Amino acid sequence: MIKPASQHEPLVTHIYTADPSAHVFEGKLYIYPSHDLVHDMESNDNGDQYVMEDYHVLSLDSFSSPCVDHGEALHIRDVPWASTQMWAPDAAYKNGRYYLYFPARDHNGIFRIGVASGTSPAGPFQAEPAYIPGSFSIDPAVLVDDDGRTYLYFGGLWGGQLEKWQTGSYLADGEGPAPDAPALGPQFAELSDDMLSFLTPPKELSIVDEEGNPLLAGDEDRRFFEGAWVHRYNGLYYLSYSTGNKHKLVYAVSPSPEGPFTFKGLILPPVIGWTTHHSIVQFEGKWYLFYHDSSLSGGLNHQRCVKYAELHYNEDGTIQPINPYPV
Ligand code: FUB
Repeated sequence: MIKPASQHEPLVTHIYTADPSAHVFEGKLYIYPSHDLVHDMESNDNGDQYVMEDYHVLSLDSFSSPCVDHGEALHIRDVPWASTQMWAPDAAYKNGRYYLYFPARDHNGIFRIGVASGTSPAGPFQAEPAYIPGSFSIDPAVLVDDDGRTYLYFGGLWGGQLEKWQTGSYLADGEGPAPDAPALGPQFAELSDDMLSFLTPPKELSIVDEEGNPLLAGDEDRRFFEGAWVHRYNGLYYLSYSTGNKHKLVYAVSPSPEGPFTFKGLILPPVIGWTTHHSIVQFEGKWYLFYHDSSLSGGLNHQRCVKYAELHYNEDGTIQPINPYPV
């Protein structure tokens, strides 16, 4: 048990946490973060400093109750196909089971997405012996839609290897599009009813401007980098994501979970640390952004802490940007 955290404060301080995926299960808020390890490796653009090896699940009964760390829910030693770097996870519930989706490098150093499952939202989770066939890159996010269809969104540039899959196969020297070419979007696939495989082959989501033109790869203030999250609000689908090297959380909307998504604007300006990664969830009638920064470690990129803030919509459905450091 850890004391209640206020908005913009670290949710827990006894471990470093990042990439929070928040869901309401069984009337509580469950948070599925990455678990950052303490070490003194230098940061690089490939993200080699993110050498995480397990997941802890956190939960809140309410925002005035202490955050509970349910302990280790899955360790890489129990994932036969994975070799290193358990990055940002997400979780979903279907047909009486809870599913944890997570990326890691396979034994060839290629990022894949795996699934583990269990009977409690707090874990522990038992990993499938192999990664999801046809999966690649990082940052899985699941949407269980109202019609029962389930979508897995995923992908990330640079260390997340998304550029290397443009031909449909892994090319070790694959590079991103030219600055004046359409940017790479996140990938998505519908999941099978048992939640363990792709029902449809992965496809790219299109993100366009208000005129319907694709965002370009050189538009680094708006184009997709990593950390896709999709939620529903007032009948629309909201895709939010990190712009990466411009360190912003932004969003786009669509009437369909398969896009195209029209770019709308900023949710969160840059935070302390290189990465920014989030989720958006409704709990007890209000909306919340879960995010991270590196304030708890004094700015170390790979030692981050999960925080939350209330999120407000305008009457036209746009999101009011959040100041992560209000005075
Ligand atoms: O935590 C490792 C990686 O950093 C995540 O997968 C990215 O989204 C970024 O937050």
